[in-house]
Amino acid sequence: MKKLLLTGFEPFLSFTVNPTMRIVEELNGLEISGYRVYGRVLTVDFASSGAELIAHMEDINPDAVISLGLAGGRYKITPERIAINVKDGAADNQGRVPVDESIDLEGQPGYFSTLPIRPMVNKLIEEGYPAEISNTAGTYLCNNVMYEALHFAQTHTPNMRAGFIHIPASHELAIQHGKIPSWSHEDLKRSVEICIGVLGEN
Ligand code: PCA
Repeated sequence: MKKLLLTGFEPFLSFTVNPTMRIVEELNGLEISGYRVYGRVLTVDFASSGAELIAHMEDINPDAVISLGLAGGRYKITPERIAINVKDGAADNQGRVPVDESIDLEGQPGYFSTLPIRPMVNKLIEEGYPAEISNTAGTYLCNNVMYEALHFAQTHTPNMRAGFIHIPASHELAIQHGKIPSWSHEDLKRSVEICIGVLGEN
């Protein structure tokens, strides 16, 4: 059976709950659409999250990698189109604030997702879940992890598909945060399962 590395993140900044964490924990070990899911949670740390992800890729040797991140404030499920070679933005969980840094000094400027992002969006909408392709994953940890996965795939395992999906807050997080739109945990998880299903068919 094919293997899917599905990553989420720990809480960060003002987001005391990260819905991606519970989703990857609950989907870990399941078989979805011909893929065995290997769920792993990454730290929100510019110095280590990329290395953690690559260690999981080397350890599991997956056929595909889907990384999930919270986009607090977004209303839709948003598969990301591109990762850029930039680290910049808010403090990570170690208090580090990179300014205009490269992720990889020798790496190319950007990598397009190799996931079937258009079919994912189409299928989500067909199933009744608001979704659209996002053209920026930002320059924080989510972009960082997406870039690292695609860079590793391109340089080491060209057949490995990889990419990133940002999801909205869960109701649990929205109640604690107070100022962001939210979806139920069940709908968020079902949306991720739908995306994995589309991967299995494309
Ligand atoms: N979202 C952040 C990092 C961790 C997460 O879940 C981001 O969008 O970069």
